[in-house]
Amino acid sequence: MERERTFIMIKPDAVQRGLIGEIINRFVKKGYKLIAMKLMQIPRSLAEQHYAEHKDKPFFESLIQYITSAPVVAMVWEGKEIVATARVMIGATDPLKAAPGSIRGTYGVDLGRNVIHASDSKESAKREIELFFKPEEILTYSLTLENWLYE
Ligand code: D4T
Repeated sequence: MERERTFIMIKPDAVQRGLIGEIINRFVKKGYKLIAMKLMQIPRSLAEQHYAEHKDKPFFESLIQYITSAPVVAMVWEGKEIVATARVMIGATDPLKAAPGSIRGTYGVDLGRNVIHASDSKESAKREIELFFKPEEILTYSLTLENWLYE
């Protein structure tokens, strides 16, 4: 059974707009398994680490302000080829360019309020999961319906 993991975060705008349930539902219905989750307000130091690759970009300060401005839902999800598939499910970074039906394509209009984050590679997923969760916060359990999700 495929055990790939990714880090997904429901951003402050989506939490404020009441989209937590709808977003989680999409990943559950797809067939992915939630293995860690916390509602948290990200401290500035963690936000800076998470977005370290953007620290010299002109939008860095506004990005940090936005992501630390209110609570987010940080999660780890598991399933077959989830890293690449979650990126397709969330859609392009700019919600106006995101495919209709994708999460950003459905729920967003502005690059600086783009609803959700998902790791962009297996290496990023590992780094981001370690940044947000202690090993003991990530659960191992089986779902009784796994035989109906995987051949
Ligand atoms: P995240 O990391 O938030 O899931 O977004 P992406 O992986 O899809 O896109 P990214 O790393 O290139 O951008 C991170 C974050 O910065 C915001 N942003 C980006 C912005 O405000 N202005 C910009 O010009 C760009 C490129 C949006 C997402």
